[in-house]
Amino acid sequence: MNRNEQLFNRAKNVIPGGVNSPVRAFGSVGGTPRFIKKAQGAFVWDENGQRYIDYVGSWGPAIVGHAHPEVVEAVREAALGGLSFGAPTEGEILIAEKIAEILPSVERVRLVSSGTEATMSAIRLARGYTGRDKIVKFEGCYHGHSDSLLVKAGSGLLTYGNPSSAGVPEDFTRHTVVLPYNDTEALSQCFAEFGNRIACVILEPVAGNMNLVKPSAQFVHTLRRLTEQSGTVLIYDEVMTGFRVALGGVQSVHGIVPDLTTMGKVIGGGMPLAAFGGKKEIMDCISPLGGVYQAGTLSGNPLSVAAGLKTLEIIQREGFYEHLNALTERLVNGLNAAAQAAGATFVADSIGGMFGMYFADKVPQSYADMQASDVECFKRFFHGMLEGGVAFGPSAYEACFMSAAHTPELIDETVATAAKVFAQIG
Ligand code: HOZ
Repeated sequence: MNRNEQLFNRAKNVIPGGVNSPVRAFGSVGGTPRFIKKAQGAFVWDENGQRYIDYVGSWGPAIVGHAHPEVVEAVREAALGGLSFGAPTEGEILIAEKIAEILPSVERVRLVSSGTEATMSAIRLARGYTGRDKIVKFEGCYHGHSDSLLVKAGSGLLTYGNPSSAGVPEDFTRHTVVLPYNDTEALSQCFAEFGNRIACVILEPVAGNMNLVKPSAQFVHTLRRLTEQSGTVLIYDEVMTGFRVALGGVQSVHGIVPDLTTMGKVIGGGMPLAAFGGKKEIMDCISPLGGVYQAGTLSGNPLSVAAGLKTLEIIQREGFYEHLNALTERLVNGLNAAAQAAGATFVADSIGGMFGMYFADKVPQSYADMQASDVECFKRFFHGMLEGGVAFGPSAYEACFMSAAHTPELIDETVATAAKVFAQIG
């Protein structure tokens, strides 16, 4: 038994399923999860000492590469000054100013510790601001694990074939309307029926939790128009896409100004940090200014803020996104060419530093399209790549992530490995 297997068996005796987040258990791809011993730049090493070119990137945060020396130094310095105070710090102002500078839609921002907290709080705020109960989400979009959002969600729930969670009373989701992604007609019908009763619509503006699915321009512009007309708060959930598909997130790509934005992953540079922000008029409804309650002992934690600030500084350097995007495009083009040469039914797509791989003949537009892809083939591909020293997320329903620490040589090595795997799996 190798060390990963030993650790997995030991973990299962004390941690449910041996993991602290379901997808990590390899449940849908089979086999033993790799226990990570260390990570540096574009690589992770498991407990057996095997090195992998990493496209998980901690599920998004590692945009500048793992253990970037400047980020590590910023965290070290912050740690020397104390780990947590439960009182305001200057760092929190600096990062709030930085976020507002990067995202013009954000006039006020509040820091929290996880994406789940950010989306949960944004929904409560939208309800408090509008005085309405109903919320709208889309099939296959995942917005963290708070009760009212665990309906037809993506990510771990989709991976394990049950997109809604046990333990959520029907009463709690009674006000949640779920619509198909990219379906402009269903959206228009929903607003015709419920219009001024909808508190908010929450959207992954590029879905990353049913693999990567892009919205059509018509869909996002119709959504903005309908929400504006009905006084509904439009929440862009950019936890995954923010600072990742472009510096200014998907909203800067589509030219949409959402009312609220939720952020996470990249803004913490690998530390637990997330945020929600937007229009002053709405944000000022939060306690202590308004009646919508939200709080957290570790909110704005000084180490997380230090890691986030340094990461945001690095990604604002000249040429960062040109470099990142070129690497992603090189990989996606290489994978598509290798699959075609092997006659595999496969297509890859990307936006900025985020990409998707589908065992399907065309890029999916919705949850239904994604479910029709060949998950069995993904499993064989995943394990072939892992054996070859390349780590992708252990689920056909997760998007993948590039970092600026990858190089054209590592991309070419990945493509060469994929070419062999495509030939083996047919
Ligand atoms: N399903 C999560 C990403 N979309 C996985 C997070 C984790 O396991 O760390």
